[in-house]
Amino acid sequence: MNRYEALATADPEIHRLAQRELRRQADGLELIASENFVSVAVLEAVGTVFTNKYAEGYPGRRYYGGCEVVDDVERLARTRAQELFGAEHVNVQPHSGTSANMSVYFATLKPGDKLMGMDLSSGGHLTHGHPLSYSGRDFPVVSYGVDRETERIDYAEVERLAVAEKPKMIVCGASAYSRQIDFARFREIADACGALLLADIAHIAGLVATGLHPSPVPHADFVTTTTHKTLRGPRSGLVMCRKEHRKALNRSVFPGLQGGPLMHVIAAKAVALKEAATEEFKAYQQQIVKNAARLATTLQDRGFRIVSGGTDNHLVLVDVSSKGLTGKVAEGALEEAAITVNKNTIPYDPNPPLVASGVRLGTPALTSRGMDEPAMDEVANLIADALEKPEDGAHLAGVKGRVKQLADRFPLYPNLS
Ligand code: DSN
Repeated sequence: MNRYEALATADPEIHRLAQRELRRQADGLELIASENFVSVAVLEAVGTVFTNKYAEGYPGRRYYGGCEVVDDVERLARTRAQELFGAEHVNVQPHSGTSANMSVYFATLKPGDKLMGMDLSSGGHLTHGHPLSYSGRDFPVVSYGVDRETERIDYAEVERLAVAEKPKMIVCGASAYSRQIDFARFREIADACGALLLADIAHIAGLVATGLHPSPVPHADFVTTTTHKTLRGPRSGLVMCRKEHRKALNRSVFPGLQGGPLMHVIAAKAVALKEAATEEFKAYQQQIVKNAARLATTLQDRGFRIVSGGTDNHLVLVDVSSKGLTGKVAEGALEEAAITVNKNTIPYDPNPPLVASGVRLGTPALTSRGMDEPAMDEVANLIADALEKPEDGAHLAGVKGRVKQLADRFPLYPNLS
């Protein structure tokens, strides 16, 4: 594979930054639950000549000539997603998870229609009705959270709220919720109040694709996802829906919200969707889940409280207040040791989001490097060691050295470096 020779000549500054970023990714431990390392094939697809092509419209009905090749690309991506998830219809054009969600709302809701979603501080997402997002600005919102004791969704409480508030749409799915989501139960709740159901599976799409998490497709009117988290594709999104919503959804994406689709990214999505249909990918997803469970257990052994007591998926929410820390301090200390995480609120957090009482960890990226459960023990111990003296630069430098040794045993993109 080339090493960006043309880029090095044309723009040494950007080339240097790309090299620096590659080193950062390779030398550290990437534990941000929403990030991953794509395959080299996906990386190559994003760099293809499809970036040169305008293709407003849909295959066979474009507003530009010369679309016969990209039509085939988009059809392939669509068919692969349909087959992988068993969906009746798929739109692969949304640029991101946020625009995927927006396209569903704009296809189905009018300003003033009520939206119900999980609140951000309980593990929901900005686009599920947060007041600072378009979703909370254009629609009145009713939020549900998690039970204070179990730190899990209380479905009876969600149903009570839904029946009382009668939202037009219920959103299920989360960004920082480590337990299985009962999509069938959400369908019952939506039916009990006459709401449409949107399942946002951005975080767990890879698990759903491989049967490691129950699928929402049989239950939800719409399913949205990003493609770059557990699904391990390029940074982007897609929407699935029942066939009766096909027209409204397609119109909402284009011309409603977007212009030309990013055909190079759609090509890379097609590659990722093909990879996701393999047995190798299923084994990879199984390892992601095993790794998260092991990370949680070893951190518990080191005295950390894990929100909800463990994990069913790829992420672990750690209550660092159990060690007298804030999420902000923990994130900063770990970053100094080249362990990348994000601070995260925990349910009923007394701290504001920019301080937070937790950190969110995820195993997709480290599992892509080939790490297994024994490696997770090392990762957990490195985290725990770093957080023993979060203000001590020399101590953190020592941990960083051990992080590099571990990272070197699981090389990332060796042909690029
Ligand atoms: N930023 C994503 C995450 O970290 O979960 C959600 O948009």
